[in-house]
Amino acid sequence: MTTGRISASGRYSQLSHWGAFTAVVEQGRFVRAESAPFNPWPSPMLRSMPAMVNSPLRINRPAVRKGWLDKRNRTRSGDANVFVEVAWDTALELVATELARVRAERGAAGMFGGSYGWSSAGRVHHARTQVRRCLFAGGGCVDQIGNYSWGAAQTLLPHVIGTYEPVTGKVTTWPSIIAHCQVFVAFGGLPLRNAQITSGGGGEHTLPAYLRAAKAAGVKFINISPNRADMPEWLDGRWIPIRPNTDTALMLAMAHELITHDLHDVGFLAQHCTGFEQLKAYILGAGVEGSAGDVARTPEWAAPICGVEAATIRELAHQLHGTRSMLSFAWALQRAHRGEQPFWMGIALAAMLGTIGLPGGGFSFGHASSNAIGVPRPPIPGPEMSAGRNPASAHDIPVAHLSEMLLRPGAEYQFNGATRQYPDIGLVYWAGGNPYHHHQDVNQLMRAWEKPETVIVHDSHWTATARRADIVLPATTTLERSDIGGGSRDRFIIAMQQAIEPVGQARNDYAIFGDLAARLGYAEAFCEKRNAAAWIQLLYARQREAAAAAGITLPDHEAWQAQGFAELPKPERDFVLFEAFRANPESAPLSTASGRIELFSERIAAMQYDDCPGHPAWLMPDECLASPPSAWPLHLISTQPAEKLHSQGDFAQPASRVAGHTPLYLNPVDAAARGIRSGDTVRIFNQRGATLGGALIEPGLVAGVAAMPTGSWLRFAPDGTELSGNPNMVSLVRGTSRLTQGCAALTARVEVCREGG
Ligand SMILES: Nc1nc2c(c(=O)[nH]1)N[C@H]1C(S)=C(S)[C@@H](COP(=O)(O)OP(=O)(O)OC[C@H]3O[C@@H](n4cnc5c(=O)[nH]c(N)nc54)[C@H](O)[C@@H]3O)O[C@H]1N2
Ligand SMILES: Nc1nc2c(c(=O)[nH]1)N[C@H]1C(S)=C(S)[C@@H](COP(=O)(O)OP(=O)(O)OC[C@H]3O[C@@H](n4cnc5c(=O)[nH]c(N)nc54)[C@H](O)[C@@H]3O)O[C@H]1N2
Ligand SMILES: [Mo]
Repeated sequence: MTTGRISASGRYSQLSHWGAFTAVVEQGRFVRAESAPFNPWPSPMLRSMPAMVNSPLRINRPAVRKGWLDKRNRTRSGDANVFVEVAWDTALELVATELARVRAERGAAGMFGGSYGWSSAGRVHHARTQVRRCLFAGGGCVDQIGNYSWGAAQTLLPHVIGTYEPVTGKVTTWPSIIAHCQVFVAFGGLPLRNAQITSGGGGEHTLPAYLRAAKAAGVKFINISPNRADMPEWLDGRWIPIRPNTDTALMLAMAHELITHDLHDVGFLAQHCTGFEQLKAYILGAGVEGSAGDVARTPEWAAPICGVEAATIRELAHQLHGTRSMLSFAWALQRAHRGEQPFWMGIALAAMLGTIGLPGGGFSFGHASSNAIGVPRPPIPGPEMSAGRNPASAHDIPVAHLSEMLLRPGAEYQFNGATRQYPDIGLVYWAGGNPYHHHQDVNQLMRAWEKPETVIVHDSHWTATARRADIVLPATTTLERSDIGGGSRDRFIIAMQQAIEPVGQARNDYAIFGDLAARLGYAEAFCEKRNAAAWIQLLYARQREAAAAAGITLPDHEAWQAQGFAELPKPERDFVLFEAFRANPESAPLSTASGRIELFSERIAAMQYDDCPGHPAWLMPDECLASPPSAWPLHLISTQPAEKLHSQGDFAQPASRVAGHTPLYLNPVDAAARGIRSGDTVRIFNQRGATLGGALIEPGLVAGVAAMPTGSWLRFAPDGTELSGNPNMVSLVRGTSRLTQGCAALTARVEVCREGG
């Protein structure tokens, strides 16, 4: 399928989630990604892009699993892994027929199209948007609510502060911190590796520059994390090692110290918050009705839970009193069992310190969880194509309930005060995500995956998910199509230009869904009479309109295309979260039930969830180092991989392996106790599964903690052991609580031993 538009050699403006770049093409082949000149800190991830795009692991033609094609058989025995390549026409007919059949037999509630995943930074060809748009326009499907990144926060924060916008990155901006903050407390640290990524792509990467400026301005940094390496050494931060999932206990004890020394900001708590009295009673151990127990949450109480000495907890409380502090919470803290509590208690602690709404002070989320958090930008939305409205949204599931939904159709569960029911799924449609990387407890997922009658996957590469589908359609990568790219927190809107011909018979997701919608008789509802180029035109026109409304002139379409990007200016004024609310809580109330910050929420209390009571509380996570000893003595945390985005291009990163496996970081004491040395192949296992890792000894890791990056492609030994090193072989499927049902991937106890030794 030659379009005839692509010349043999050239340079094209392009964008990935890890940065804007120029695609250099020689003789029709993509050979190099050169970072955009305006980016001060380009991501090394750009280097592996040609290996990703030109990989032998690309899906070249539509393929159908033989067992399904011959007998509609979904069991994975015999010929289960044999795929038959078919013509596009045949494949599209099979997909359209299946969509029509399942819709007729089961209705919208029988089709799962949630399709969670990152796919493209280009917004028109964003696969997840398109699959949902197509299934919504055809009558609806089961979608996923929230995300893996900050699902617990997304549902909790509206109850507490009236909005979840701050967790999307709209927090007090760096210039305000640099000018006014004295102490920056980073729960989960500020790992630079994570700041390479922005959803929708990053024109500029700015975190190191802001951190250096803050340090030069005299801001003191504190890294509260199980890993010293979570803060760059050159920041000269103080490391307070903490056991994973126990930050709430630490903060409750700091609050106890403040209250008992009359150091809490009584005025702010009275004027801007509700429920301090209930929280205070809980902290002091007065045992109010509906609160969990009557233990005083003293530093001595917290120390054995979180592993931080009582004296250190006291010192920290006194250090923060009376100073301008920013408490920043990595998203990781809430991606754990009972993950609501550290975010809620963090807000409560900032309220007690009285810094919320002051320049450079208060609380924030994930200042390094992604690029562009707290970066000054005019308040206009990023380019976004709408998926439309889902007529079947009553059946949607919380994002991380994938396996439970498939395994327990009809079962009831709680979510944010409502009783919901899992639908009975006959067909799964996934475009632009890799659940066989991202979902917890892969062995459970494999059992769940047998349930639906048909699984359809679009991907550019033969991922573990594609290999477990029945019908596989090859998608182009961003290099093979034009698009508009940009994120809601980034200042650059990129004109993405097709650089190479589609690889093999790959097609654009938008074109595939357009064809399917036509076969199913609703092309107009899906396409709205626009081809991809017309959508790009429209989305850019909307950006120009939004910018104009904010007094900003963006170049016209032709100039944007010619330049390859448009740039939004930095606003002159700093953004300070809740500044207006602080100045006048009566005239600028929050959108909570009370209009104030809710340290006790009547609404949450009324739900009567003992796993998320009406105020922040210490609730023991199911598997952490503070829970009773078990056969699984170590706490495994997963981290984002430094060299790639999730599982994308894992095959192009051999240098990141240790002994051929994903690294498994261990404290020297834990390693020695198991006879493990750096470079050894180790087995990580528990009741849920087993995976291999390559040991690296890390003195800056808290004893009892093991850490492994996510994202490796699955590879199985006959006994079911995963050979590449993927933490989701042993991670836990459990909603964070009945309130938010977020993903709890960072809660898991395991044992580790030397493999073959
Ligand atoms: N244990 C553990 N698990 C986790 C996490 C954790 O911290 N610990 N983190 C979670 C989080 S926060 C996230 S966001 C998820 C990420 O999970 P995912 O978003 O599912 O991971 P990716 O590897 O980015 O998957 C994107 C897929 O889209 C494909 N793709 C790229 N471009 C296109 C395209 O144009 N069209 C199509 N059809 N496909 C395309 C890629 O090849 C890839 O397979 O993982 C979650 N899983
Ligand atoms: N290079 C790279 N960057 C990425 C991504 C990627 O795939 N690769 N993915 C992006 C995505 S989708 C997301 S959602 C974000 C995720 O951003 P985060 O959730 O912030 O990232 P993580 O690496 O999971 O965790 C950050 C650090 O928190 C620490 N930590 C873990 N548990 C605890 C705890 O209980 N308490 C404390 N105090 N610290 C803890 C860990 O040591 C870890 O290094 O990253 C984004 N950035
Ligand atoms: Mo994420």
